[in-house]
Amino acid sequence: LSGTILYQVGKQGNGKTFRLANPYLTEKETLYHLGISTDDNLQQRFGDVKFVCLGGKSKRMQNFANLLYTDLGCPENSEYEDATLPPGDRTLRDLSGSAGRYSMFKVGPVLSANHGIGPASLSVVLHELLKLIHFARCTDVTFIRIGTSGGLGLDPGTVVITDKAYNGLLKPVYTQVACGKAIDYPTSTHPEVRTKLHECALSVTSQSVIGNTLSANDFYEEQARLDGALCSYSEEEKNAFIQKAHDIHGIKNMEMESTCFTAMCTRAGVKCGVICVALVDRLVRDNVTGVKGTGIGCQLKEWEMLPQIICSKYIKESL
Ligand code: R2B
Ligand code: URA
Repeated sequence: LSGTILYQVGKQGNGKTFRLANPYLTEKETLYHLGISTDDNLQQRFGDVKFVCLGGKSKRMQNFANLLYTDLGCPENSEYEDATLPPGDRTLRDLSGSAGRYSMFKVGPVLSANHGIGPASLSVVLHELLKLIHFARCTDVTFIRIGTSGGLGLDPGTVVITDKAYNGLLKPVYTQVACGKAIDYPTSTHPEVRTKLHECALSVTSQSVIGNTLSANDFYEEQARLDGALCSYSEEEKNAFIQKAHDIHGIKNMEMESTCFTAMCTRAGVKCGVICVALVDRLVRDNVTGVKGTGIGCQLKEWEMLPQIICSKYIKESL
């Protein structure tokens, strides 16, 4: 699977209008999975967007949008279900609900959308979100993934800010197959974004680290779990792999999207950061259970809130 390293890194920022380099893009496009098209006043509705936040679940991203709405003081430039209602009675509209694949909310200068599980689902929505900010002629946009993960040698509830993302072969690249060829793209987060995310994280919890992230194509075998339906390795092989990832490559957590996310953002020329909470210590167990005796569902929900609270703080401080 080792492709040629061959890539172009987009350069944007400093107030310049965001432009995608794809010469085949036309003026009229349908963002099919977002349920939006270039006929929908994109520049007027989305031209002020500065942050695009993504996470796996649609409910979580709706919750994050509501949290932001409060934290940013109910910004008027949000998209509502019914904008004619008094401000206190308004609810945020799911702008992509009609397409049935993803949810997307606009709160002030922030888009909050879900990406589903894994690079296949993420890449589809990321292509369309990048096209959306291109057609809306946005400036200086940062993309942030807020997610969950399995930690390596970390207490559950610890927040991990990604430095570099590694694939399942322990290489810091995302391999994109196109026209029968494999191309490896780099997978770093933006240094300023990760440093500032970490500062915000430390102001919310003492349990936060910056480290590398293993981004696998599945939850079970590629993350070396023994509890999938199928398993092709021994417990010793599993332990050796996880220990090697941790000791040699500085991997602090495992999830499923950060290689694709960082590689696509870097190619397009937008700053990006990844902040994930660890739900389980993979040096101890495979199963995501919460800590016994404290109400599993509640505790997982509490941990899932941490990246949202930290990201909201980051955005508020950046505006
Ligand atoms: C973390 O959690 C999901 C799998 O449960 C996946 O989207 C990820 O990266
Ligand atoms: N998400 C993952 O991909 N892995 C975990 O261990 C937990 C959440």
